[in-house]
Amino acid sequence: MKIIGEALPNMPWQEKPEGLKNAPVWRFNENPIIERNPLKNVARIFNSAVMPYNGEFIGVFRGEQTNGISYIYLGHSKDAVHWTFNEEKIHFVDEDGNDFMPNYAYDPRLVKVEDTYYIMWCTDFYGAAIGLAKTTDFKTFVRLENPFIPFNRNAVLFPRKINGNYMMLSRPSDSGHTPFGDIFLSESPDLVYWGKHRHVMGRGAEWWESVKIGGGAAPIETDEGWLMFYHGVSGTCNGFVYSIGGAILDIDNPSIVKYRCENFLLTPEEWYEERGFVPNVCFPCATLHDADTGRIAIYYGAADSYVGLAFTQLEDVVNYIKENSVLTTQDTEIGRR
Ligand code: BMA
Repeated sequence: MKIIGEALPNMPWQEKPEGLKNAPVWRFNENPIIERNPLKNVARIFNSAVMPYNGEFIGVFRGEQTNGISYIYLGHSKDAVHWTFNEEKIHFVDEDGNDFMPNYAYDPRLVKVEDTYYIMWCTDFYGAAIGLAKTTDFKTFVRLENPFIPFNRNAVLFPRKINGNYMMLSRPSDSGHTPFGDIFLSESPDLVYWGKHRHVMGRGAEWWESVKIGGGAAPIETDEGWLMFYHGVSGTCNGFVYSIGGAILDIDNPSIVKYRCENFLLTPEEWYEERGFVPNVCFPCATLHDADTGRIAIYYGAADSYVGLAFTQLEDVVNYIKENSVLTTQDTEIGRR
């Protein structure tokens, strides 16, 4: 079994602790990696995405300001654990170079396709919708057209074109806290015009993903298919609980789910996941992975207050997903009606 991609020997890594033999994913023992009040006028950083860059690491971070409005901040790190942030929020311009700041920006994902880095986030386009921008140098960030009409959240691009087109997962929603939601796939030849919309996965029968699901980290290309870490939400008498789930999508036609794990991979258990601005949230937004060893590090927001790091091994997690896979009839269809 292998990851199709580059080696990343300097990614963070910790072996699975003794006593956790059956757990498919385990936490970094120095979590949370980003504490509260990390920046002037920013109360919390969470739900953020990182990437390798020039032998080190770079990331786009959701910073909730002390006035309550979220924006995206750029961060740099030598080890992908200890981060320094630019004090100024990422400055977006339009394609003519004019200022084009969103009213707010949250839950950014960062994906490299060919030689360009793309940021997707939840933006205000007459309500919650998807914002999209590109950069090649992390100095100039050019916003592209918003891909979808409102309301929509949790967009994440695939890291390469498939059958000649860009592919993006998203989760159509409402303007509020959305008590429903499935993952859809859309494609585009140019990142401007989006179509061929397909249903990928619906919420599951299991309690932990029975309310809604949403794309998380950019899918990882493997010889088993696209390995997707997503979030699944359950409703309790005290509010939503966000857990991390795993599925494997068909490599050439990713609207088809090959395997889908009926168990969560990670659910709020630690103090920094159970206690915070919004309790009981594990919200994955990115992975780092090493094709040579199959090591995977998952970056997730914890309790809308912190960033946590968890680890898994390709073979362990894929076998776990396959062994515990329960598909619905919708998962195996092409998703077109
Ligand atoms: C979702 C998003 C996430 C957040 C989660 C839990 O709707 O807004 O940013 O982590 O709720 O509050």
